[in-house]
Amino acid sequence: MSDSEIEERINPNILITGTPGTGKTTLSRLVAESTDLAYINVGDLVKERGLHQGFDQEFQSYILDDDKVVDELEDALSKGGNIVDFHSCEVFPERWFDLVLVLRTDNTLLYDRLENRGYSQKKITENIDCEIFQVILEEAKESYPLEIVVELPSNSWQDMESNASRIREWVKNWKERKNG
Ligand code: DAT
Repeated sequence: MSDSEIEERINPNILITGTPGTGKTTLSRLVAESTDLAYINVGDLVKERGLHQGFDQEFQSYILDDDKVVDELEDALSKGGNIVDFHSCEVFPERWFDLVLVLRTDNTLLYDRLENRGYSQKKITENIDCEIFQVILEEAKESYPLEIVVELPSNSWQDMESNASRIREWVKNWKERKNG
């Protein structure tokens, strides 16, 4: 895609990423309800449309087919106006996103959320380690320009509300800047 096509986007694309359980789905839905952005849950699409190379029993997760994922989302993302929810971010092309948000949660809170979800001990430990070592944040910083990567705390419902209103404000400003 050429630069001129990117400039034609009249609505922004936002990626909401982070370790499972940090609140991506809840926040994305909240924002989608109060803006005209469309909500895309990549994890659900991977399952429903078979955008994977099978299920990894050891890690209890699908092995992503990167090319299929990108092909599936290309049209919608090229047009703009999407809020994309996924627990990883390196698979997506840099040009797709105007803002990349990485949700962060304290370990003890995250532990309880994952336990409530019925995750195995192994899967809980794996995800807590991912959060401790800031795996997704580092991935985001390596995959996108630093000025569009923003870390947001997601420990309380108050955080959720303030994150949602920050994003709404950002979308409003982006559109005013872009479209006058
Ligand atoms: P994710 O999509 O990142 O896996 P989720 O939105 O499904 O996370 O949230 C997981 C659970 O944690 C869900 O029961 C809601 C709760 N939760 C998420 N963010 C929260 C927050 N900031 N404060 C309190 N609870 C939160």
